[in-house]
Amino acid sequence: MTVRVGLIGVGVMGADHARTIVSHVPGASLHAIYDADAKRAKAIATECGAETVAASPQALIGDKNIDAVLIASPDSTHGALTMACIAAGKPVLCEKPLAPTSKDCLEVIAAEVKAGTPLVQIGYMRRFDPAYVEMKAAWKSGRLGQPLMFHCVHRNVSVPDWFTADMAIANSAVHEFDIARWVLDADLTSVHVFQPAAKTPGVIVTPVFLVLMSATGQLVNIEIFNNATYGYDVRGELVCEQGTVSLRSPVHSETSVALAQTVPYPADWRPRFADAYRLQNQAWIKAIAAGKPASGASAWDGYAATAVAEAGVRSLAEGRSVPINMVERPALYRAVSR
Ligand code: ISE
Repeated sequence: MTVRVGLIGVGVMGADHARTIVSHVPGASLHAIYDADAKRAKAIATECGAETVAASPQALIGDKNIDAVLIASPDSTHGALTMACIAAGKPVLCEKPLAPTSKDCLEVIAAEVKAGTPLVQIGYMRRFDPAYVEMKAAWKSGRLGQPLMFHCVHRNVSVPDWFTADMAIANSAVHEFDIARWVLDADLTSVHVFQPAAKTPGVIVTPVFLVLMSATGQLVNIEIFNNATYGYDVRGELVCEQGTVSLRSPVHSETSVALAQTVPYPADWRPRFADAYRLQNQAWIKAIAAGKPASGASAWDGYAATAVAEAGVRSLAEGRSVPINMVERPALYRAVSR
């Protein structure tokens, strides 16, 4: 069975998904594309050989020739479009975040619980990154003892001037919130956000530094620096009782010249997590073809990450540690920790 995918949104991330689906996901076809910019939709449809350009997201979701939907439109549209997919009974992979507010996330959860079947996967692709997979397997093997601390660094080359510290928490750090929950198999219970005082006048986005506690007593610290300038750099070290495990980035070459050695940094997240996106999208399609629930982040995980982000934004504003309060986890999401 070929899974016919409809893609909503072909900006930077959506275009990358289109190319991944047609080049690296056996068993899937890119059947339809929608984007608010019709010219951009047409260009990606032509490049990737999509059958049609849809007139609206609703037309795409309702198209009987679409088996599954991938949402990569602006964050503010994710919740409503995911609910439209649930209403249509179609599996959906929604890019992170599930929705900008936990209230909107809970509306999606209510719709999926009412539908009674897990249809939603959220695009927290680091769960499929081979380095994070090995990190989790290393501590689950028992060789390292219990995890104690999880050090995380997440640096972008640059972001636009309008990209605020709150967005660094809600748009960037949500990846660490999700991957910390997944690696540790534990929810996060409190967050305290700091910023350095030192900065050049006029620099808009300075680093944010977050300290979180997990429900099983681990400390998680996250540095988000979105104007690091030197390269896209994501690091992680899980410190356990008898050992540590650190991420290694997928580097394929080292250049030696003029008495120097250089190893390239990627310019943004797409090359660093290319394997993660391929593996995520392959697993999503494979589960759909097999009639099984997705193995990636669920709508509950999407809600959890947004709830942590909301507490983090409040902590930064109020200058104190903030508890992360979540509602009771519905049975639909208790079955397995994905
Ligand atoms: C961006 O939205 C992403 O999702 C990337 O994975 C992340 O590395 C980047 O910091 C975010 O802004």
